[in-house]
Amino acid sequence: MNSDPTVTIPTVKVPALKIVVGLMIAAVVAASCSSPEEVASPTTVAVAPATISEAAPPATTSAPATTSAAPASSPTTAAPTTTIVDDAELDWGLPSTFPTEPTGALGFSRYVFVRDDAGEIIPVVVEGGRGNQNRCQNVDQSCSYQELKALFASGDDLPAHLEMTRDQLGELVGQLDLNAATVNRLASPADACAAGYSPVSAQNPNMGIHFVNASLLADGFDPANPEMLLYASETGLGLGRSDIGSCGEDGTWQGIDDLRVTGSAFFIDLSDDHPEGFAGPIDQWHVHYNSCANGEFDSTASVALCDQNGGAWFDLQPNWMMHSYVADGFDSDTGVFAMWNNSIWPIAEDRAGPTAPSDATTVPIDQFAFGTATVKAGETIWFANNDEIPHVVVAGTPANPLADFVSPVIGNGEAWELTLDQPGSLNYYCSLHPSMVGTITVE
Ligand SMILES: [Cu+2]
Repeated sequence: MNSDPTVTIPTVKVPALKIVVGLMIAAVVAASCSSPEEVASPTTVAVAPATISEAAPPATTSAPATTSAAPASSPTTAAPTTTIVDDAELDWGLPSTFPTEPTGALGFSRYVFVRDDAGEIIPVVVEGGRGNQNRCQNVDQSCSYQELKALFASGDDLPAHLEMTRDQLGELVGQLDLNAATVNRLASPADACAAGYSPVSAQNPNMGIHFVNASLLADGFDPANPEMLLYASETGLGLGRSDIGSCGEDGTWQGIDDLRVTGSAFFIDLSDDHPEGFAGPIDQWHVHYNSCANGEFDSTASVALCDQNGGAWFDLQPNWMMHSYVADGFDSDTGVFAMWNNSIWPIAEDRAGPTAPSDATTVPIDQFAFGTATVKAGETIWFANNDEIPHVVVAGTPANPLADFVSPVIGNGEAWELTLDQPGSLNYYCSLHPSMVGTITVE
């Protein structure tokens, strides 16, 4: 089959891909993620103050060529927008009024809105059907595949947060067993190619590379035949789509050889309510808006970057999607259906939290958002990661990274300290999750 999925499945919108990883800096920080140090070495840099306005659009913004109708660019405005385009389908699931600032976080909230390169606030994800939302992703809720399986086998009473009956749990575990049998059988990318799956994404951190089987996209929900498989390389954080490889004409894998299967993902028809998928309420599906598929680097927020890198832009991926982390060795203690899996690279160990120096200002990182901080020149800034998923703090913006500072991978309970010596306002972001942006003001 042709190795380019945008050619092989022209009549079907290809699966959406998660947020950007695509900076070479990620390869550098990935190398530091195995550092045994409890606290990363402090970094002190003299930073020339940058005064980039968060809302300022880059000068190069222009109307890009796209493969599907993209929202027309319009000048930055603070006024709420009620619709993106005049198309009822594109309003699917969106709130009637948009926020005026970026809001929400992938995997943590029903809606995620980001600021695009043109300065507009655009939706990128709606997660969950209307009504009840049950993410079941707290570590103490025991929602990994292996934990659910063990709970069912134990015969113990079910915790209330599962919101399911014993029969439903039995059905769910049976579905996951079928899913896992397929996933674990297709352990390598060679297996994937032979079974009709081809790569369509860069490697997303704590997730993997999406391989899609175009022949399964219209077949409804079948746990034994997921539409997508996920593979990841231990060294793959900085791997763009073209670095990974592809399935050859003869169905063999021609690419990097250390990919391991980490799970699968599903792609099913949209429905107003919770879709008919896995038994019980914890299968938390999502719908992508404004996403770039099959680009060199995946993006949720830049039509221009998508086009430059050969990707296909979609206003709306009109399907429910969801991961299932069922592969051997990658059990997800933040939930079998979670957006992120902290057992997939970059790995960060859980550790006792270090103590901030008494004179430091702490910038907490919670649910994929940075706290704000105003500090004095020379004062220690203490980035404390409270998420189960690691983050990396980098100076600048995703579109314009600066060399002033780059943290190592900061895992759950870890912290990283930084000192800025010159007054000013400095933007920074997370290179693993570029929708995470922050500003430090140094007085
Ligand atoms: Cu992050």
